[in-house]
Amino acid sequence: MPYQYISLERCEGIAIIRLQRPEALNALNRQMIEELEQCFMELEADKKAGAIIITGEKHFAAGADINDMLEFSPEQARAFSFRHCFARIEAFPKPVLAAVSGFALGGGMELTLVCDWRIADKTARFGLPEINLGIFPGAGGTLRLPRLIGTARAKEMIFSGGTIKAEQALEYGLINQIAEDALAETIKTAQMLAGKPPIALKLAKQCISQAFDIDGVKAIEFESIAWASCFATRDQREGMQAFTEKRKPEFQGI
Ligand code: DAK
Repeated sequence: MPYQYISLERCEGIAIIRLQRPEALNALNRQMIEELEQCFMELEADKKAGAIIITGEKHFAAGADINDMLEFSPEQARAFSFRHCFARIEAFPKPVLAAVSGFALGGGMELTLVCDWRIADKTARFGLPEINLGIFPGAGGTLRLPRLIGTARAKEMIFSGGTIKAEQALEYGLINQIAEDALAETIKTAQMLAGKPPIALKLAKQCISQAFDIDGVKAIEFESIAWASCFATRDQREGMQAFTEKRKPEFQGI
């Protein structure tokens, strides 16, 4: 389906979503968020896309659209929710990667946090400047950032509203890698992931997500059930058979 503020391109086993509102540095307005959610719904039915990339052109996204929020009442603020869209991306059954150039600020940085993998180039700037607007990160940032980089660093970023460069983001563990060309490197990584057994990948992703939300005993139990269910797949046979035959496995997602 046609989108106004994003584009969707499918290429060689992966899909690339581009945020496209360059006149506002890809600031996320309500329609963009709705389009993003719709796009992930569309991709859920796409058997050919083994991994998804979210990226922007020159910039990733400079946050939620401040003009939209200026006159919000608390009720309107609550209704302007990123929650459903971000939850859908976070629970998406295939790997989701962010390729970051330029600004990834506020809700834009929070969008990278729901991705499984973040690759940036040297132009990337990460930050949560909401505090300077009299608010604070409300699209999962207060939960996901401390989980990723620890409470000390997360408080530093959230309380100060400061911006960090790619090198510091890498040192914090906020991103996986710095590349000369973030999108090219992310495409390579996404294609590598698209070649892995999809059911085992999906289950591993679910286990990792659950691990933080349920108690340890239940998390281990969930892992053991999910792990055992891999043995109901042909890909498990193929992976192990290929090892014993000293050849490359060919996974089919069944
Ligand atoms: N919103 C709206 N417009 C924005 C924008 C934003 N976040 N960021 C940039 N723009 C627009 C600018 O207004 C400007 O538009 P024109 O004046 O040309 O019409 C254009 O993009 C180019 O920006 P600048 O001229 O400012 O460019 P510079 O290179 O000089 O500066 C900058 C770049 C990124 C440093 C600066 O634009 C900036 O500080 N932008 C604001 C960054 C920011 O504060 N981001 C956080 C936004 S608050 C929610 C949960 C979470 C959220 C919302 C709701 N719920 C649970 C409901 C998230 C909140 C946020 O993200």
